[in-house]
Amino acid sequence: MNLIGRQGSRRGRMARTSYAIALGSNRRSRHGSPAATLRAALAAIDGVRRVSAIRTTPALGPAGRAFANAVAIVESKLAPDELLAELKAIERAFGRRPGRRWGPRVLDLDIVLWSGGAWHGSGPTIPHPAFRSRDFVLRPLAEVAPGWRDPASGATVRQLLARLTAPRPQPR
Ligand code: A4P
Ligand code: MG
Repeated sequence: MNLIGRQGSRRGRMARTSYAIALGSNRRSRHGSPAATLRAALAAIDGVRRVSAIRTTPALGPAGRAFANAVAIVESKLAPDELLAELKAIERAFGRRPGRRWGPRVLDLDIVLWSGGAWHGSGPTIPHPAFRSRDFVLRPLAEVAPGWRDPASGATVRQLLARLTAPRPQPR
């Protein structure tokens, strides 16, 4: 995970870098249940090296039905904007249609972290802006990459999860 990506290089010509990808589903697809859909999506993504357990989590926000969530570590020569285009193509192939933001979805593939550090501008924002506050991302991420440091805060994934789940003092 120490490979530094070079921006602006031609497609697939970057040094190999690592990505943490968060997967979510709360609708059945032609592959079956949300969990079966995630298993099929993991088989469709190139370069998967590690996969967390798939968990059922209560929906955050107005998305309704419970989600299946997981995180995968992927190695790729693609730049972040190229990888996002591939992930969006997989979402479409799995039957995802543009709809209400946060609506029920067959498959959501978000790039959470990149070994090249931060990425802004064309394509994704990395680190994913919301990952530090999401139990359904940090818990599986801590299973597969506990020591990975958030380039913005310098905290490891393990530390971010501990902060999120620390008991808060009760008001007296
Ligand atoms: N985009 C920018 N940065 C990224 C990135 N790092 N990774 C852009 C992926 N995409 C990124 O995403 C909207 C736009 O964000 C894209 O055009 C992309 O270019 P989207 O996936 O098309 O739409 P979305 O999924 O509705 O938005 P978003 O922000 O991905 O939704 P969230 O924040 O993922 O929330 N509850 C549980 N328990 N589990 C869940 O997985 N997921 C959501 C969706 C709500 N509640 C949930 C869960
Ligand atoms: Mg998304």
